[in-house]
Parts: sequence; structure tokens; C-alpha cells
Amino acid sequence: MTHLYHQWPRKMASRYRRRGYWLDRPLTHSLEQRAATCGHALAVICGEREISYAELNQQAGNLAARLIASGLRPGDTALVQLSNVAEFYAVFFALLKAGIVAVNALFSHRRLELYGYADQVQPKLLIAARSHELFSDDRIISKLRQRHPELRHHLLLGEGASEHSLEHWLNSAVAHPPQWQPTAAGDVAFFQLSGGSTGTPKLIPRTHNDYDYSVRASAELCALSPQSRYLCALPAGHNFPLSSPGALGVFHAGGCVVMASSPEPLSCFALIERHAVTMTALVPAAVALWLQAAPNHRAALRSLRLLQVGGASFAEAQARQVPSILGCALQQVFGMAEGLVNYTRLDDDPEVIFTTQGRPLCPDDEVRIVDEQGQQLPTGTSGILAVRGPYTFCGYFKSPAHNARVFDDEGFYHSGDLVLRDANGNVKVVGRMKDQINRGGEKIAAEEIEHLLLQHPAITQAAVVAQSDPALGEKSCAFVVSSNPSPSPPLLRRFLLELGIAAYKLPDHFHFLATMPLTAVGKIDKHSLRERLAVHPFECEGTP
Ligand code: J2J
Repeated sequence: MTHLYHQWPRKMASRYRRRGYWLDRPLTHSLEQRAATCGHALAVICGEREISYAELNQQAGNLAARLIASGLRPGDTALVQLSNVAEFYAVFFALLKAGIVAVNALFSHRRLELYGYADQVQPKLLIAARSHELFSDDRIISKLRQRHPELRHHLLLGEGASEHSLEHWLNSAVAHPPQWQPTAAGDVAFFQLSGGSTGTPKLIPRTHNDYDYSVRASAELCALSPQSRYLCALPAGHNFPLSSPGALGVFHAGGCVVMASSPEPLSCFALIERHAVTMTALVPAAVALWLQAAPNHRAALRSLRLLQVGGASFAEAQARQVPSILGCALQQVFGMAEGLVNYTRLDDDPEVIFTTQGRPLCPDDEVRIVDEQGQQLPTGTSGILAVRGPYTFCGYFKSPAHNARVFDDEGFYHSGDLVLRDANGNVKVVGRMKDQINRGGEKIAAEEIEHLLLQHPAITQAAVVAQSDPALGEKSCAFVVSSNPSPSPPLLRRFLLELGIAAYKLPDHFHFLATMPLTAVGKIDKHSLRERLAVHPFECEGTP
């Protein structure tokens, strides 16, 4: 796989090793250490199940052994789709142990996203859940097998007694376990998902070295310890709850992860109270719901020490309410699955915590703020964020054209975020250049939805833009030019759903136009569409 993604230049790699960021050990190291030294300690609580470090490591080892015994090899790839259940971590570590490189699709993803990922990595293994609508029968599995003859194995959670039962593969040891080995520490460990701004979802190769550093340093920054109890309320595979410091940071520190099926406040409050949860991570849209619900449930939140908020813009007015209403400290986190993560520090002045998104995790994160020509801008001027460093990736998987656009000659990744940096190095996110909608932390690539809308026979032009929304931060709004009569919004949504996209990507509003506004060079003028929304925010679904 090595040739399919870029690596750090040798000089930078040796600097990261010298400075102790890269330890040349696999991402499974912390779990294995903990299993050996405090195996009885609780690693995961999931519903009524309590799983110790020894058990988690054993399950991961069982699955790794069986996968190797059944012919899978280091460097093979897997497509995984599991919800927030303990098995997510057992599978994550099993695949790392066996050197099988996974893509962890979100549980909200549907056929089109899964096909998109499978087309890129050509998996030999599929791990999914019968509880997902796509896997309630075997049709999609057969279709995936037809598209990908190399897909030889599939395992399903909730399958009952069958050779494809994931639970069986996790819980039964192999009599004569074969040897297995993770991929090399400098090599890709798994793929993270990009929020995306292009027509096809992009994959981010993360190496053991770079991810392990970001997890370790984040755990330290957040002062995690064996006493930490972390509520995983965001999708377990997302970079934030996985690594900032997320579940992997908690495992590194010897603490315990409590699984929540969603960030819905009342069910989370009950879990916090029952399991004495000390910290969690939320997107701003969920925090707003927690702030509303908390006044009647303060006692349930007594154990909560730290709330991390990130993934989308967090309004200062809400940030200021967190300590008084939720009774815990706030930490703002501005991160990306591509790498760079900024944190406010636990001992920062409250004003810094309320008004900024913090500073980079690592002293060797090189962050530049540049204009559209790539020229660096003075402190206090907003511009495009560009970054390189010990845990920021060096290129999307199999995407040379896109990589050429988002990396500059010096290897800096241009994230598409517009940011400001103050004299103390604290960053504020002030806008976005990339063509993306951030719908309550869920990212939608405008181009992906535009391409799908254009597959409708009546639609001749489509442009998807963000519309500001009090609850979600942003909603998605599709402007379309169509032949008469225009298809109705419900029909268009059904059309998109039938194409197989995740429901969160469906446009919230449709506007039908007679003609699209165009720029001087003849491109769709999204700027003027956004302005139109700002002027007439309540103009709703209609016909030309
Ligand atoms: C404004 N925009 C933000 C913030 C992310 C930790 C935390 C979040 C993510 C994440 C992550 C923001 N204010 N505080 O991976 O490890 C927007 C930016 C960014 C994009 C990345 C982590 N925090 N964003 O959200 O890959 O636009 O990662 O480039 O999903 O979310 O999205 P994603």
C-alpha cells in the first residue's frame, strides 16, 4: 500500500523521532500494556456489559488470530460499520493487531458511502451490524461481493449462531493461534474519513506513529488518568471521540469508556450519573440541547469535570454558559481527521476558553495563516489555515489531483478553514473556504450532493450551500434549476435517499430558480446564493 499515499520527508520524520513524538510502536501498544499490567481494570461499559482491559485485548487477539488463520494478511483492507458498541474497539484493535487496514464508516452512512469507500480500498473483509437497515438481509453483501470479488469474508454483529457471527469470532479462542503482526509503525494503520469538499468521499491514511502521538499528547493535555471515565456520545469512529483524546486516550491512560448511543441529553445524563462519568466530548448543536435540559438534572452531572466542545463553530454566548449550567469546565477543540488538533488548555484564562478554539497540540505543529496566493499574513489578520506536523497527514488516499490542490510546495495542508490567530497563538475559526456544509458537526461536501441532484432527469443545474441555523449552526440548502414542472422537495429527497446517501446529507431546503447566477467566468456564483439566503433567510421551499 505504501505507494498509494505520501509520507513525511525523511528529515522531518527523523526530527519527529528525535523529539520523542514518534515511538515506532503499534497503536495497539497501550491496550496490550494495560492488559498486562492492570487487566482487571474496566476498559468499556456498554449497556449492562462491563469489559476489562484483559477481556478487550483477548477479544481483539481472538479475532486477529481467526482472521489470519482464514487467510487475511497484513496490508489487506477491511470495511467496518459499527455503531457505538464495545465491539467497535475490539474490532479496531483486532484489525490493527493483524495489520488489516480498516475504513470505519459512520453508522449513519448508507449504500453510496459504503460503495464509495469499498471502491477505493477494495476490502477483503466486511464487518457490519444486522441492526443497520442495509444489513437486515444479505442483499447488500451479495452486491458488494459482486462489485468486489476480492471481498472474501464478512462478519456481522447480531447474527446469532452462524459462521459469520462477529461475537463468535471475538469470543472464541483459536487452538493454535498463528503469528500476526501489525503494519510497520511508520505505515498506514487505518483510514480516517474526511469531511470532504469534493464529489467522492476521501480517505485519510493515518500511521501508527502519527496517531499514537496525537492520542498520547492529547491524553496528557487533558490530564487523563485511570480515574477518568469518558462518555462516548459522538460516533465512536469519528476522530474527535476516538483520538482527541477520546477513547484511545482513555485506554492509554487506563481509564474507562462508557458508550452512549447518541448525545441525546436525558439518556446521557442517566449514564453520567450511573457510571460517574468525568468527561465527554460534544458538538455545539448537542451542547445547546444539554444546556436546555441540564437545569432540572444538575445532580446527575455531579461527577462531570470536563466538557470538550468541537467539530463546528461554538457560539461564545453558549460557551460562557457551560460552567454555570453544566457545572463543569469547558475545553474548546478545533480538530480535523486530517491531523491538526487545537485545544484550549485546562489552566487557560476563562476568557481564552470562552472566546478561542485554543492552540495546536504539538510544539512542532507548523501552522501558517495565508492568503489565496499562499502568502503568510500578519498576526491578527484572518486567512486560510495551512499546516504540517508530526500527526498531520501527507495526502489523501489515491487522490493525486485533489492532493495537488490542497498541499503546497512545502508540504503544508490547506484545510479550507478561515482562521485568526492572536498574539498568544490562540486560534479562532472565523469561516470556511472549502465547499462544505457543517450541519451540526456533520460535514457535507456540496459537490457530492450537487452531482447526485444532477442525476435527476428534471434537474439541469444544482448548487448546495450552507444556510445559518440557530439549532444546528448550519443547514444545507439546494438551489436547483429544473424543467417544468419542478419535482417537489419530498420527491427530490426520496430520489436522493434511493440513490443511497446518508440521511444527514439530504438538503434541508430547496429553492427553485429560473436561472443560476453566474460569475464572470461562468461558474455558479455561490457567493450571491449565500447572500440571497442571508437577506431572505425564511424564504422557503417553492417553485420558480
Ligand atoms: C469551528 N469549526 C470546527 C471548531 C472542527 C477534534 C475536534 C473536531 C474534529 C473534527 C476532529 C471546529 N470550530 N471548534 O477531528 O480530532 C471544522 C473545521 C475542520 C473540520 C474538521 C478532532 N472543530 N471544525 O470536527 O474531520 O472546518 O474533525 O476543518 O470531522 O471541522 O472536521 P472533522
